[in-house]
Amino acid sequence: MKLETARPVHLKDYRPPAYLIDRVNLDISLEPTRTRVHSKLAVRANPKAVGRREPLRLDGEHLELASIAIDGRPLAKKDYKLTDTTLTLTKTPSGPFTLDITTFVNPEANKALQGIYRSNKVYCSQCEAEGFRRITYFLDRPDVLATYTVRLEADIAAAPILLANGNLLERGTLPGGSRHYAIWRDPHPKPCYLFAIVGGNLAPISSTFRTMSGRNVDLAIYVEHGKEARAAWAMDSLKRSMKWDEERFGREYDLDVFNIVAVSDFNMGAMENKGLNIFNDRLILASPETATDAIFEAIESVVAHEYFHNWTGNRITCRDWFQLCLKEGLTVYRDQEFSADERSATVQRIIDVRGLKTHQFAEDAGPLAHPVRPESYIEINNFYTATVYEKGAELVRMIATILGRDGFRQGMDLYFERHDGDAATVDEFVTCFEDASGVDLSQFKLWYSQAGTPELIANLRYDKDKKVANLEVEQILAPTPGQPSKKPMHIPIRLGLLGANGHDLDLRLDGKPLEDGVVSLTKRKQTFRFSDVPSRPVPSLLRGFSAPVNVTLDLSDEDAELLMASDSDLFNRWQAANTYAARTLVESVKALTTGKRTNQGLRFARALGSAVQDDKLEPAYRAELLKLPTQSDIARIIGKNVDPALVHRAHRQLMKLVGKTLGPLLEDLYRDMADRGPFSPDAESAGRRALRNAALTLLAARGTPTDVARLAQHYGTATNMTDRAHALFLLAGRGGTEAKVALDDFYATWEKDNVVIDTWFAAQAQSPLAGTLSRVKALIKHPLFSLTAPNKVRAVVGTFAAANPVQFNRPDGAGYAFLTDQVLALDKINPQIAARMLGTLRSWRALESGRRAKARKALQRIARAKSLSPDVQEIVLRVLE
Ligand code: 0A1
Ligand code: ZN
Repeated sequence: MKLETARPVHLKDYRPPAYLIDRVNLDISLEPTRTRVHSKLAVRANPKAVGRREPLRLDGEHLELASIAIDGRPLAKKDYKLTDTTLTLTKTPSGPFTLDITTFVNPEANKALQGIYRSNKVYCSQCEAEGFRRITYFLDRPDVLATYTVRLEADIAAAPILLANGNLLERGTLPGGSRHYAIWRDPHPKPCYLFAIVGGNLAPISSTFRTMSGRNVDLAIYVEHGKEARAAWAMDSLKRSMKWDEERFGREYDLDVFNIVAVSDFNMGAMENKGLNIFNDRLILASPETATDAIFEAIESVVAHEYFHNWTGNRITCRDWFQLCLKEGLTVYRDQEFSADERSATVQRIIDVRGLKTHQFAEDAGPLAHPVRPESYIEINNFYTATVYEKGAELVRMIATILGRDGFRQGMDLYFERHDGDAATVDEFVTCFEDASGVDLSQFKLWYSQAGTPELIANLRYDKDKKVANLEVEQILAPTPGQPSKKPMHIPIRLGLLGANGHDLDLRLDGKPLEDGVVSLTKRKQTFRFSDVPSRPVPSLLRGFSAPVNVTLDLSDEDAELLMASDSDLFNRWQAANTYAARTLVESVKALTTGKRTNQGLRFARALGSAVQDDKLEPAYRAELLKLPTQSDIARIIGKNVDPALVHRAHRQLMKLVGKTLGPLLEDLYRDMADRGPFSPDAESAGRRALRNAALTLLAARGTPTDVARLAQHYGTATNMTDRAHALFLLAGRGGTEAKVALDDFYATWEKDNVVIDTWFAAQAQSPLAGTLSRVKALIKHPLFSLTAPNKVRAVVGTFAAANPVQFNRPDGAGYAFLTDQVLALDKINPQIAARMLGTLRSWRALESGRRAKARKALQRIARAKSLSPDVQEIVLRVLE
């Protein structure tokens, strides 16, 4: 193992900066391999850190320092100290001073995609979390807020478009006529992670938005030439987001322009730079022919997410990176609420909870578990996780559940009023809700510091003489890395009690009406006493998924079926179906292990049939009912000694059984849900397609010649990408001539389209067929594949490792060895992406012993490798620990 491991940063060591930078003037002359950055900083000692006379130590990496001056006087070599990561000024004036620094950077060579880089010849930047230090020497921390004026200069031919944060002040052509410049000024003080520039030959689509106070904002989305029409949905989503934030939270936009730029090479989904959001192009470009409904939905929600950051993240930013959930959890909560309002709230909640369980619950159950507000990190980029984002959003949602809608809004209003312009903390955020409502949230705050998914064990005892139902709930908080024991948490449980006919009974808790149906579990074990209960009720717990916990409640098949058929809370109706399916699958994995047979599947299939038949339910919701838990969900529930091949077999068997049992119903749905008119991406039309495709999936699992023919025909006659991609994935998963025909056709149609072709890569990488690993090895040699393009890596390596449990977890360990090779190669190019890919191995300890040993070997090979990035080093150490 490597000896010089990078040193962790600790929350408890936070100190305010010794210096502040109030104003930044940047003059950036863009050149492919030698971009010059001249920076002029207005610096002063921080009055909040008086008595700490420290030298000024600036962050900087991968920079060539050309000159440095204080108040116009050039510094000699002896006046500063330079290391690979810092520039320290030994003597600084006691009063405010101006610091001039000139550096050179190489955008073309920058494949880590942090700082200034080039994607498809477009100059762009990414500074969160610590990329600004790759542009110039600076106090690269979020609690240093400055106003920025930026002058950009570039060749007109290479970069006719020049953008930066804020409003455009001036532009012009330089003498000689081949270069031009633009000056942008952002009046809002911001941390440097929100800085951005773009220079390139791009095409805009434009629009305007009139804000609630009557100001006009110019909106533009810049994309590759010829793709303008595909940005229309993103523009529409942006305008709806702006309006929604005014109506729901009273938040108005605060600049004259709002620009979005789509680039092909991007480490994440998108970035909320002030007034200049930069997006991964797969989350901007969409047309019916090129994008699935899921992508339309994702575009809507990510455009909203980045826009909402303008208030939650930018106007109020984070004091330090331990507070990351302050902006991310809150902004995810806001984008989820937006999607819920734009679409079906129940379906949205199902989709969000499904994602939470698949990604966050799995993370929380393994070696990478960490609190929503972590206490230490080696590489902050490793903490842009499902826990910080998705669980972070659940914590905000729980505050809303505890305070109610109005109380929550008052707390948010106070937060905006009190902290506008601040670099704030999670504690300050929670205090706003306490102050606005008078509710004590001190125990609730444990959610931010204690990792792991609480387990609730619930039991209902009914006393028919007293007509009392006692609901006993115990919370179990399993140890997580670094946290062997935990304090009981404050868990809001929304619940209902169903009478024998399936109707909700009136709730009287300790004799008093319980109007909102929410009880607070605060002790390790607690009994809730409901009176005047006429007959033995069936409890419907955790309605709307009121807390991110697992619930164990012993329900008979009859009780589960009652909930599935008639729970008034539609989320819980779905949850009952999903739990029933999971239980059935876990049982059949057991049966496959022991060789015993089980009949549970048939009973489940019939119950599912009657739930789905209800055509008063919207199609999108019925589609969710028809989706079985995924193989990784089942693996997570089983928890130890998992054999992914058996899980896969059990899953396939149940799909087939449901397909056979519900055949006629599914055929009807397939016929009735066909598109009626021209394509529309709206929620209702998407819901019909989803239900039709869910039916198709189950029918295909049945696997008769008619079913295969239907599938091939579905591909061949598809008029939109939702249907086409759905069929392509199913066909690629089956193999045979039909698969080859479809894959070849797809390739021929889309080989020139950098975004769409990723579907072709992914469809092959997810196939559970035996030849997939060799196929994947061939794909990474394909001319359209590149290790420097994160979207390609995610489509092939990411899909194979994260969405193909049976082939990735081959018993011979070849899947792990392949991943290891890719991680080591990627680490030299883009450590962030390498670390993400490595994270797919996090659940290795839950595997059966043979695979576990192979996975350990693969991890040890990475741990032994020379000169690993801190990113990969941190993940491999934690995963192996
Ligand atoms: N703040 C962005 C996520 C993001 C984080 C890091 C990035 O660069 C490595 C890019 C984007 C968001 O929440 O959308
Ligand atoms: Zn975000």
